[in-house]
Amino acid sequence: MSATRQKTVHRPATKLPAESSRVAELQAFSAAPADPVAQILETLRNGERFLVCSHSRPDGDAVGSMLAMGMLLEQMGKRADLVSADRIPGAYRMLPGAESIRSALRIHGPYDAVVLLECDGLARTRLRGMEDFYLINIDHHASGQEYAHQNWIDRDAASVGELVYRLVKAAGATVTPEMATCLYTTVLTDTGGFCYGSTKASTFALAHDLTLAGANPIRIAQDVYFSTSAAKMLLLGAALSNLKREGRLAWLSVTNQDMVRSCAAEEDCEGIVNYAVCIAGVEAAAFLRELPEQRIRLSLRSKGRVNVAAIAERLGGGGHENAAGCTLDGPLSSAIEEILAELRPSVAAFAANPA
Ligand SMILES: [Mn+2]
Repeated sequence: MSATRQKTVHRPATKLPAESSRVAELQAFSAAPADPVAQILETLRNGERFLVCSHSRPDGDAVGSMLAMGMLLEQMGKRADLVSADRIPGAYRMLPGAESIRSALRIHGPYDAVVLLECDGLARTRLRGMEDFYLINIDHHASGQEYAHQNWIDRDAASVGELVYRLVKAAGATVTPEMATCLYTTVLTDTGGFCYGSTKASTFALAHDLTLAGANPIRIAQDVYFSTSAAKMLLLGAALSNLKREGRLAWLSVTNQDMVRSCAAEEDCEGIVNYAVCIAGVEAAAFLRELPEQRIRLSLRSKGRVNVAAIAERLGGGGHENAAGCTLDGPLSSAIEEILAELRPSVAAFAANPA
């Protein structure tokens, strides 16, 4: 795929003339696809002020890669505003610099470019007002799209943080202990603690480099995995009491009432689906959470042999082959039937022809 192709999208005349001519030069005189890392660095070097954002309901990769990107820009002498539509989950609020991420629903310039980390489109950020800016898209999702002016999508990367790390190295910047902590968190959380399909030898090499650079694997694991709120445990209890199993499929759900009774926040739903997929003999699992206004938030997981990203994409969402999600229409009972109708044939196909 041509992750490096520049789209001919309107860009404001005030933006980055030097970078523009450089890219035109690359396109005109080079038959080989230009290096996306070099192109993105060129844009960063030529600008002064950047916005860095990621998807709504940010996870460890979103928060860690935003923070590391901000640190890189700072080292380059640039100004970076970090913005998120939703608040940062408690597990990631202790990351260095996390307090600098501003909460907003609309962005205001001027910015020389907006860096979008792991978003397959502008809508994923839930931030308004980005259409007029020069956009840089860095992603590693199976559902990644080339919607921006510069697109770097590497589906083999364990986290977007891994891609930010490559940018940092290519820029000749220093991986500080703070940056290493943020980047290690992206790798740890996006691989599910080095368990998911994206985990390979290079993932451990990256974790090794980041540990040498000052990330503390024990402290980070404590912060991420051993700091569960009491509200989340109560919510998990409610979800597990609704656990259903049908052959290689399992699903669980929480209602709005469960959320209120547990004093749970949105972020407390994170990871509950894993308790269904971890059952022996289960290949794919779903977690459904009732939202206000008859909408249902769906999280899908598989052990890697059922492609849940393809299912989520058919339903208007996206993600990775073994971790994906989308939003469905309610009520809960019909959303459950809708997702079971999608999952049953995929699981049956795997059962008929196990890899
Ligand atoms: Mn990610």
